[in-house]
Amino acid sequence: MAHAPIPRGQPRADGPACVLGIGTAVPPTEFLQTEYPDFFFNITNTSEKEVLKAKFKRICDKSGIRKRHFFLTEEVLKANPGICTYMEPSLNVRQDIVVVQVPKLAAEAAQKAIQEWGGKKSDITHVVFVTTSGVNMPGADHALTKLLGLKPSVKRVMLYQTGCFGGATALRVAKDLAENNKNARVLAVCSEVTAVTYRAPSENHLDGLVGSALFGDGAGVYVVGSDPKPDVEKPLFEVHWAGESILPDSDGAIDGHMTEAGLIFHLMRDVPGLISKNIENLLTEARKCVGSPDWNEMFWAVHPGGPAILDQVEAKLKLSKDKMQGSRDTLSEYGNMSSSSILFVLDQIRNRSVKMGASTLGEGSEFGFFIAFGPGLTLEVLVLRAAANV
Ligand code: WCA
Repeated sequence: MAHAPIPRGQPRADGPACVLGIGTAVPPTEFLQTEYPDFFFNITNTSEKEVLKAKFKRICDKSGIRKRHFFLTEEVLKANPGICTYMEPSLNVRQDIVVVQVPKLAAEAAQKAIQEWGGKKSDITHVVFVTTSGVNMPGADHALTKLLGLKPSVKRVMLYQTGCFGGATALRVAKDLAENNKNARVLAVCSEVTAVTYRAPSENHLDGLVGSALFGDGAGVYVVGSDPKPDVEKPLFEVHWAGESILPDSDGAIDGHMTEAGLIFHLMRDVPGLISKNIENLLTEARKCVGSPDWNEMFWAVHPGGPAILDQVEAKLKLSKDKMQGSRDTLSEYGNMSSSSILFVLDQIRNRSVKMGASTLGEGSEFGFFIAFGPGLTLEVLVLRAAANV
């Protein structure tokens, strides 16, 4: 039996989702990468492992990182010695830290994003929260809602354990919510605090050394909405396309297992090769929606998973040296903050654009990519259009 159509209760927006405000936050304590090997081996009582320490120092030297920020200061680590072991049961203390600190760091970034957007907290309709730092019930989305004083009817999506590609997932889900619900104003949130993965170095887990050399803490928040109110809201970037793909022959290249000793990551040596070999197909499909500009005509926000990934993608696509500057600056100043990193990269790009007086917030380009990758291997890509730099 055919029914008469019922008018949609919640009309859709007219235009594409836009990023209307950006905020970032990191813990106050910074660790210089040049001093980190001594600190790390001392605090984990492993200074006698000289060969391992020399290898760790080589990785730190090649990391492209100047400094990182951690909640786990010397004081916090000394108070929680289980975190400083390689494999002792320590999940409880790790969880106790992240359940509090992940939403707290997110709230700091969200305040800044909301301030830039200029709207009222009561106009936030949705929250999309991504973290790989612990789990809880109710989730970090609930805690953030309370910390910010958002309305209780705010509609929440909580995504735990995505790994590093989650920053792109947050923006993709926010885009779909904003475009499918007229007047929606969505907080897309990523917050990572490394207390779940932190552990002592071991000869049995050399890929763990890479994680210990690269990872840092940070939170990034975007306010996302369609049909910006003229003269009130200032769109920074429009979101035009979103896609995701599992890369061929990449099973087990990055994975993480939650154990009594916290989250144990595994990372194959060939991750940069797998990403650079397979990235072109998805990007070629993605750029069609904006008339397939040349790679070097676009701006590039790429998750700084490690310098080798940036180098190999740059070489494969013959990108000019300045295209990855936002990613390299983020890596240098904060390390790899998992899902939050890519949100920082776009912030760096627009700040750089303003500083250099470029014609758009995409370093002078109209269109650009927002790319993140992580366990799976999963590759997530969005196509953005930068606002004019006025
Ligand atoms: C390696 C590896 C490798 C190089 N395994 N040895 C893991 C554990 C945790 O506790 C927490 C988190 C994680 C990781 C989570 C992630 O998902 S990270 C996201 C993806 N990132 C990457 O895949 C990193 C990409 N790699 C790089 O950017 C660079 O390879 C690196 C900065 C790590 C090294 O720089 P390089 O490639 O220019 O230099 P080398 O000389 O080739 O490598 C330096 C040393 O690191 C070598 O050892 P050695 O004794 O010859 O100096 C490598 O064997 C070693 N190495 N990758 C185990 N996956």
